[in-house]
Formats: sequence, C-alpha cells, structure tokens
Amino acid sequence: MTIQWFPGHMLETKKWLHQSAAKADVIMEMLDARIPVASENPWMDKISRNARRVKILNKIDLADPRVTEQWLTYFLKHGNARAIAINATDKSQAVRALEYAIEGVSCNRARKRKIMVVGIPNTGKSTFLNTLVGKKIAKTGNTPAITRHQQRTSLPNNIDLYDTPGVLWPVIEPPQRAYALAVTGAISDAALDFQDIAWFAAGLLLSRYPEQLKARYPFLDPIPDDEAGLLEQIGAARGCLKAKGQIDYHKAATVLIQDFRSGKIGKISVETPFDTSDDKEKNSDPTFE
Ligand SMILES: Nc1nc2c(ncn2[C@@H]2O[C@H](COP(=O)(O)OP(=O)(O)OP(=O)(O)O)[C@@H](O)[C@H]2O)c(=O)[nH]1
Ligand SMILES: [Mg+2]
Repeated sequence: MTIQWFPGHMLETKKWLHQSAAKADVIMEMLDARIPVASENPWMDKISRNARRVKILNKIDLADPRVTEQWLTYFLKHGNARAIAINATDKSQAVRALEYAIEGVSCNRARKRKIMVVGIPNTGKSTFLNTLVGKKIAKTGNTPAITRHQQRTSLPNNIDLYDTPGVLWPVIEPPQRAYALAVTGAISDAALDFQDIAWFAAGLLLSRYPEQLKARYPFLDPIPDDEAGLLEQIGAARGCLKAKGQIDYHKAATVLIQDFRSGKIGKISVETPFDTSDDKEKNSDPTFE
C-alpha cells in the first residue's frame, strides 16, 4: 500500500542518519509497544552495523500487559537487539531504559557516549528526552511528525542524546501493517481512509477485546457481530447522526479511534508474536481464547 504522506524532513533525516549513525555508540529504536513489529522501520537496520541496538517498547500503559510480556520473551529469543518495555512519561522507567542502553559502553571526559533515539513518528522519542531532562525541551504532541530536526542534548554522565524526527517509508506492506500504524497514530490520518482505519480497529476489538468494548460502551447489548454493527451502535448512542437520522459513520469512526488512542477502551495490543508466526494461518491466537 503506497502512502501519500512522506514529508520532506523525513528524507533529510534519512540522509542525516546515513551520515551520522556510524558515530553513534547506541541506537535506541523507539517502538510502539502495541505494534512492536509493525513500528520497526525496516530501513533502520541498515544505518549502523557497529552501534549497539536497543529496542524500546514504549507506551506500555496503553498495551495489553500479557502481550508485552510475550514480546519481551520473543525479542530475547529472536531479536538482534536488546529490548526493554517502558512508559516514557515516567522518569524512573525512562532512566532505567537509558541505563540499560548504555550498560557497559565506555566513555571518558574527552569522549562522550553518543546515543541516537530513532524510530517512526509518534512513538515517544521526544517525550523520552523531556522525561530524562525533567523539562519540556522538545516539542511533543499526539500527531505524527512533530519533530522536524534532530536535536542534541547533553545529559549527565558523559552522554549526548540525539532526538530525531520520526521516519516512515513510502510503500507499507501488507495493508494490515499500514492500518496498524494508522490506528496508533504513527501515520497522518489524511494518508488513509479514516473509516477504513476505524473498521480495522473495530475488527480487532470485536475479535480480541470484546469485554473492554462492553465496559467502554455499556449500550452494546448484545455485542454486535461485525464492524458495521459496532460503528452503527456507537454512532446511534453518541448522537453521530446526519440529516434524517442517518448514522454519520465518519463521526462514529472518530469516537472509536479517539477512544482507542487515548486508552479509554483499555490496554489494547494490536499485534502479538503469534501474528508473526507460521501457526497464524492454522489457528487462532491462544492469548485470546
Ligand atoms: N500513554 C503514553 N503516551 C505517551 C508515552 N510516550 C509518549 N506519549 C505520547 O505520545 C505522543 C507522541 O509523543 P512524542 O514524544 O511527540 O513522539 P515522537 O516519537 O517524538 O514523534 P515525532 O516527533 O513525530 O517523530 C505524545 O502525545 C506523548 O505525550 C507513553 O509512554 N505513554
Ligand atoms: Mg519528536
């Protein structure tokens, strides 16, 4: 699926990373814990072969804790990098991730340890920096492509930390991956059909998190069988109506997506290690049985 949303600063950041990443001691790849594989930029693997790589599964407060545990086990077994799961708005967790990333990386007064925080948009790279420093020195926001230029900040203990703009790639395959990115807010809402994003979220919630749906939307009685039914009931109950009382599906989609992104529906993981396994075609994920 080709995404018609690749702002110019992403290309500039790619070039800068190509030239500069070789000097990094550590590359921290900020992932979204709800989609730890979909949020990996395949291109990032190519930028530095020498630096230590650390995967940060961020936003664990929004992800299903059972699934986050499964991901950590998965990365321990299959990963080419260390992995740690955090909530970057929490100081002690951010410090723990930094210490984990630099453990054993030597430095001296003349040579600081260079850490680059990289990843796709909206995963919490700038938030991580702000939390470490204890004040808002980098702009953050819940829409993608907030940071437009890389920024170096000196931290105690001989560390230079680089916050970098989120980078995507223009052709995202399979389409499910594009929807997983969009539903978590990593791609601009304008890049895909908004109702399709809501349809994807509805399918996921109905099949894997029906109890959370029921808790958030008590008017669902019974839980609808399909995506259209869910959006219709949300639209009717929340007054998302057009002329002559027809359901305004775009408004209903907005309610569902906003509730999902803000965590109001609960802690939801969009992908599990099972989704990436060969058993996927044959069975359903035992986590949700
Ligand atoms: N719930 C939750 N929200 C977080 C966490 N970390 C970051 N956020 C929020 O996620 C949104 C994006 O954070 P940013 O730090 O701007 O993300 P970024 O990776 O720098 O994004 P770009 O600069 O666009 O690449 C903001 O609304 C943050 O408040 C977290 O651990 N949990
Ligand atoms: Mg940023």
